[in-house]
Amino acid sequence: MADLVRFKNTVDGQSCESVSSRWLASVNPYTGEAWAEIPHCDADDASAAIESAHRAFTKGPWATMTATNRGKLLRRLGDLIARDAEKLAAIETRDNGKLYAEMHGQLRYMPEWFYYFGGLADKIEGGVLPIDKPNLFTYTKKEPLGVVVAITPWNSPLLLLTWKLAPALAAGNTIVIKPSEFTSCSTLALMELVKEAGFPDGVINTVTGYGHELGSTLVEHPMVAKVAFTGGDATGAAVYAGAAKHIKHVTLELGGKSPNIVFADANIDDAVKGAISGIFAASGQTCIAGSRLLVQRSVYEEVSQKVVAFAKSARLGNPMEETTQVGPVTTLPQRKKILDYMDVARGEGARCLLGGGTPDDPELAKGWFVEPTIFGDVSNSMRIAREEVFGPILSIIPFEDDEEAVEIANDTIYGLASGVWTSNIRRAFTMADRIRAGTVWVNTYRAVSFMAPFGGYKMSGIGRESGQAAIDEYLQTKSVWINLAEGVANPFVLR
Ligand code: TXE
Repeated sequence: MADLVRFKNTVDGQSCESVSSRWLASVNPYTGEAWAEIPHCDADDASAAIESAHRAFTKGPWATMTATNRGKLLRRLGDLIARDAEKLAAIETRDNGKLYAEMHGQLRYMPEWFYYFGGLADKIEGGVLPIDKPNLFTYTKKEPLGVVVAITPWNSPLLLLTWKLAPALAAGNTIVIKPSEFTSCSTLALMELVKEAGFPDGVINTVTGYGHELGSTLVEHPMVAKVAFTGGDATGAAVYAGAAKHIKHVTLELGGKSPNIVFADANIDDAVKGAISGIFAASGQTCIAGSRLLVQRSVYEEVSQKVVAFAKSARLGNPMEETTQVGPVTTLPQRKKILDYMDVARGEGARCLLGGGTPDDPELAKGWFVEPTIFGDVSNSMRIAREEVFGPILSIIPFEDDEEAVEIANDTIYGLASGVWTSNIRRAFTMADRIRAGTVWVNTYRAVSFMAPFGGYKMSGIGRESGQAAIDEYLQTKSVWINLAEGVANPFVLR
């Protein structure tokens, strides 16, 4: 273990190990070998980090800093991330096995969130109210919540953190971050940039360790005002319940079972590429995966054949290499879950059109690879169409007409994203109205921006990230009443 890279946490501005001095290994999914270590934190570390964030919120330079200066710090952090994008992307790929091209693209884009929310920091305005009572001057203020706990998953560690960090800081909160135990290294590396940018001690803290022992302690700590979480729906429900004990604010982003709908009038070749990017990019490990491909019956065979042919040509390999198109999956439990779902699908009668297991290429033997897999003749009642797999498995489901497409698309407990492929403008708008999901893409897929609110309907979550709406998730409104008259009216009745 001597040559493993050690990443440390930051609490109160100091780089630190865990109180217990224990470490957890971080494993490279391409080699199957540990390459780094992170502190194994528990409740003692959680308390220290939260107390540090609480101190920074109530006392010291952050508590009195102008919003304009907060914004400048955010923008400086954005510049430093832009400078170190390659280094951070390489750490992410080593930790989660996703393509370097994908992680580098995310890292290069990430500064925009810090610039956007840095710009918003000093545009948080209250209002003077035209109040219906005489002699009262009444206004509203928007104030930060306090200590925010950000719990992030392994699929896009820094991007999904940024979606929380940038608006939370712009609003004036302080933060404790718990990254996934599988992919903590890039978050800990980011903390060097936080220091360099000049954030006061205690404003941003990290603790690393297991969700069930550390994450739940953070969520239930009474000094925490808000929990911002991205992860699975079962964990999200536990986080929601834990946060309820002290009536905390929550944002939950919980994945989905997104329909990607191809109408016969679509440009079929574009739709095929959209289907591929919806499910095989990032080996299907994205919350917005278009895992249900709904295809109008008259083009069902053509689309199925083209999607299979395209997916068949995908190059599996070392995620650091430019020519690789599909990398390994991030964790061993996730690989097992994906392979189990393949058995479930076969057991339910879905027809396997491609893949269906692990690749037999000896070059890939050490990595946690799964073949790009496609099932045809899937019915929307099958588990493969109802449950989030979070892997490279596509289910193709036929439909007859618009009515049936809407019915199948909405027949899910989730509602995060959706795609519609059509050349009919009326159909595009109508489908966008009728699909119950937080995002609808028409003739494109997997587009996100710092400017566009993102989040789920139904069990895909609560709250929105990105866009102006996101900053409100980290603010609360205060009404202030100033009596301009002398004396106090009848104290026994409502004023
Ligand atoms: O996620 P978890 P897992 C889905 C996907 C995947 C499944 C399970 O379907 O197969 O979830 O993945 C922390 N209190 N998504 O188990 O458990 C944990 O340490 C507080 C969708 O890896 O949700 C990590 O930091 N925190 C998704 C974070 O929660 C807890 C991304 C996410 O882990 C906790 C990832 C607890 N009790 C998985 N238990 C998306 N929406 O993009 C765990 N954690």
